[in-house]
Amino acid sequence: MRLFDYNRAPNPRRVRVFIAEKGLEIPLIKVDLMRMQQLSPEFRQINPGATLPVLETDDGTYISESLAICHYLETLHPEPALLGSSPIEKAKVIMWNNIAEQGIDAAAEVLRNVSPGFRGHALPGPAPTEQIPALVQRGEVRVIQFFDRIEQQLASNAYLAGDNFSFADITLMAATEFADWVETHAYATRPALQRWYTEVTARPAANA
Ligand SMILES: N[C@@H](CCC(=O)N[C@@H](CS)C(=O)NCC(=O)O)C(=O)O
Repeated sequence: MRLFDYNRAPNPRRVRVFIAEKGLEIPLIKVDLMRMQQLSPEFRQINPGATLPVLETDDGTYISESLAICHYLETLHPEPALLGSSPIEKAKVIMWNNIAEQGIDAAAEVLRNVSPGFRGHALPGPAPTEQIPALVQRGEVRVIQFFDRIEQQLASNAYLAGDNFSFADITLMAATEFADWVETHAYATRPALQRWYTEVTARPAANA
C-alpha cells in the first residue's frame, strides 16, 4: 500500500493521523500541491478529481476521499476502532465527521477566494475556476457558525461523537488547524474547543 500525500494539506493529514492512531506504517508518496503536481496527467490517471489523499491498495486499486480510505483501513485493522463500535456510535462518528468536514470546506471557501496562490484555481479539480471575492465574507460566516456548533457539542461531550476518540475528532483537528490559516483562532474564544484541542493534540498520532 502507498498513500499519495502532501504534508501541509488538511485532508491528507486526516488520513496520516488515522494511520498513526492505528499503528500502521504506509509509505507516503509526495504530490506537491504548491507545484500543482495533482494536475499532472500522471496523477490524473490515479485520481481524475485531482485531489489528495489517495490510497493505492496492494491490488493496485486507487481509493480517494479520506473517509473511504479510513473505512477501508478500519475494515482491515478494526482495532482501535476509530469509526465507532455499536451501530449508533458508527452513525454518530460518520455524522460528526461529515459536520467536521464542513469546517474544512468553510475555511477553504475563505482561503481559496482570498489567497493569490489560488487565482484561477478557486476550486480543486482540473477545470480553471476564478476567485469570487464575495465568498470570502460568506466563508467567514460559515466558519464562525461551524465553530459555534462544535463548541456546543464539545461543551457536553468529551469527544466530538460522544465518549470516545474517533475519526470525527481527527477531522475536526484538521479543520481547526486549517481554519487558523484564515486567522480564525477558533479556540481562543471557545473554552470547550480549547479543552478538546489540548487533549487531542497531546496524542502521539497528532504529530503525523
Ligand atoms: N473530500 C476529499 C477532499 C480532498 C481535497 O479537497 N483535498 C485537497 C487537499 S486538502 C486537494 O487535494 N486539493 C487539490 C487542489 O486544490 O487542487 C477528501 O475527503 O479527501
